[in-house]
Amino acid sequence: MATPEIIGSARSTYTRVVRMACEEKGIDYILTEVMLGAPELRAIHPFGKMPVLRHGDVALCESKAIVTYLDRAFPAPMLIPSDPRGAAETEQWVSLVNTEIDRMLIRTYLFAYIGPKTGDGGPDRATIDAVMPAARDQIEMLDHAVANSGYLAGNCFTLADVNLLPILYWIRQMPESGVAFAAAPNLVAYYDRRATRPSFVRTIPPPRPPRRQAN
Ligand SMILES: N[C@@H](CCC(=O)N[C@@H](CS)C(=O)NCC(=O)O)C(=O)O
Repeated sequence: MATPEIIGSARSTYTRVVRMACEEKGIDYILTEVMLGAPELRAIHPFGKMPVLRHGDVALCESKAIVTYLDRAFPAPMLIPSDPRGAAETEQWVSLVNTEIDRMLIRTYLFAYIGPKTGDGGPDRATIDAVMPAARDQIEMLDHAVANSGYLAGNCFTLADVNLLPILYWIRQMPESGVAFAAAPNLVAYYDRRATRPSFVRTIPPPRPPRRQAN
């Protein structure tokens, strides 16, 4: 069988989700590192986002679709449970994280510190201050969500967890979200356990390259 090629970046949370899925399933894969908006992405993703996948004659975009494909195309362990309830709860959490939590905690809050639009002027304080009340609420909600079973969906490790962990990796490092995270005991315990998984450790993003000096 052809080796899956993940086209994206080791620093991208959504690329990391697909890489972690491969690691969990023991799939050999190639990561082709590209910049945001690269032609290799545009060739597959209509909006040029990463990651995209090439596998034989299959070309796919959107991390959830890519992982669903890999989960079914390759043998167990399965990241999406086969029972209707487990599958739906996994889907539910992937959707909540992708539509709400990623938008708030990564695209808005984190990017106010390190996003492509932050220049030499430093963090975007107005955005950070505006977003923090809702960001704190989201962190508290996640704390409740993992309190019972120690997993996001059901009683086992699924794609829902794979999809959340790369976000937690960033938000626990940042000043305001780090304080909110540290005050969420269930979420801290959840992260401390799940972050020891080889799939997580083997996909830790490399340090950020230094910004180029303006002349
Ligand atoms: N819904 C997409 C989102 C992918 C996404 O937003 N990727 C980010 C990098 S982590 C990206 O390509 N951003 C560039 C952009 O939005 O133009 C997925 O699940 O794959």
